[in-house]
Amino acid sequence: SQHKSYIVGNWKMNGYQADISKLQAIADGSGSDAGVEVAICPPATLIAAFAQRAGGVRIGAQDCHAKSSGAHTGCLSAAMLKEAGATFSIVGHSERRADQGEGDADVAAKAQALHEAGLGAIVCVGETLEQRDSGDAIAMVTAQLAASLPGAASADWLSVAYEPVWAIGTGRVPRSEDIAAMHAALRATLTDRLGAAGAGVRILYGGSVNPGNAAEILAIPDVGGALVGGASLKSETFLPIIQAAP
Ligand code: G2H
Repeated sequence: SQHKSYIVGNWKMNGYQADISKLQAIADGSGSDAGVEVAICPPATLIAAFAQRAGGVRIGAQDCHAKSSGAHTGCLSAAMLKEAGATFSIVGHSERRADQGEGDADVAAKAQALHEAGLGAIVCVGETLEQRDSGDAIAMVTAQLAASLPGAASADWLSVAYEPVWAIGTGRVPRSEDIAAMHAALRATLTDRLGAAGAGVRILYGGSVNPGNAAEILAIPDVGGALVGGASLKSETFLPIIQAAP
């Protein structure tokens, strides 16, 4: 792809003000790596503080509401996240699909709301172990992506993350040929849905990426980067992943 590799840390429900030193170590350690774009998605409570000290690291959110304002207790709009300093958000992470019951249409609406506020979106998709074992993973995940995409999108603001649910936080990773087959199928879905614009959209892999497997995963055709959970929480494990990017 014509884009730089994109390595995104998803801190999930981890992190306090004291962890700004970790962000700074990541910013310092990755600053010279011109071929890689690096981002961190801290909990929303830390977006503003992190954005002020991010250096070259992009700061993103982990979720946003589809509406721009109103009676939605506990929720944050795209414009609020933008004002805090986020430049994009993850949407449709499998943990939110499972824990908060988000469906594909919700995810598409969230991505659209981000775009309308001038932010980027990383739309997450992925199959469960049951779906993988049934042999239907590619059909299921491509359908999930098609239904989770807003009507029009471009590589300027949209990325996709393929995260097999059974690989998240488990230390298990699909075979490289299975990642390659899924990414090729997702690429076809993107060009089908978005036309020529779909060709440039980055497709990240997520699920138990670590310093030991990052180089192999990032070398797979059509893997444009990684969405990294546990290993993004410390510079000692996140920086080697950034350095492994081609
Ligand atoms: C998948 C990933 C980051 P981990 O959820 O989004 O987490 O790398 O801990 O498997």
